[in-house]
Amino acid sequence: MLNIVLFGPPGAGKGTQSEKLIAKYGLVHLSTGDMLRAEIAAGSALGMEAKTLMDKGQLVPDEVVINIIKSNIDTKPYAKGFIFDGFPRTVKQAEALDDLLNNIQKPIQLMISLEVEKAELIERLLKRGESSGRSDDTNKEIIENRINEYNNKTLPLKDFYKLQGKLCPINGIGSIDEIFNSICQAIHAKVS
Ligand code: B4P
Repeated sequence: MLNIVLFGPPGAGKGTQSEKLIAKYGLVHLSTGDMLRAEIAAGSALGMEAKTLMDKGQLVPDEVVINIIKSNIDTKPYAKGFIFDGFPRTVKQAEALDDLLNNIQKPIQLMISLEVEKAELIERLLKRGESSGRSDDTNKEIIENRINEYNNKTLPLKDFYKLQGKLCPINGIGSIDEIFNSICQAIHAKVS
């Protein structure tokens, strides 16, 4: 079992690197951003509540994402491992995830933290917004809100995982393949 938290600010490359990690290690991808966008597309009450917050660049309530993650873990007892992409984003979410995984004796082994500076993040997200249709990617002010939410609420998680000896910082600037190779080296160093 290989359980990884893929961490980083909005636009750091979490979704991009997740795809490559899934292909290489056969892990189950759990992206709370994707799950929330699926709820929005389905027009559910949960999705409508999430959309109001996401469109402003704010985090959705902890209880909402914790419940989504819990139901996904519960329905995949035979998974070879999970990539948590964009989750946890607050200390409360990280504590809830530890509880869920400790209950099944499959704790997080490492937290890959993609390090990318703010100007590069804004450029990447505005570029993606030109084609993705994501309403949170088209406006610089909203992108800055997302980065502020990250700095205020999510960044403290680096210390949370560092204290557990699980933090692996990775330079998130460079080609997608170069970054992927660095991630794979960090995984092998940690789990072999
Ligand atoms: P997410 O869907 O998680 O979105 P993200 O952080 O913006 O995307 P990501 O980091 O995966 O993007 P990627 O780098 O792949 O969250 C959206 C919203 O949902 C949040 O703002 C929040 O409201 C809500 N939400 C989600 N999870 C939550 C939670 N747990 N708690 C509360 N709220 C939650 O891609 C960015 C772009 O960069 C792409 O175009 C990509 O092609 C490009 N790129 C990637 N790597 C590159 C590289 N090496 N060089 C150049 N470009 C690169």
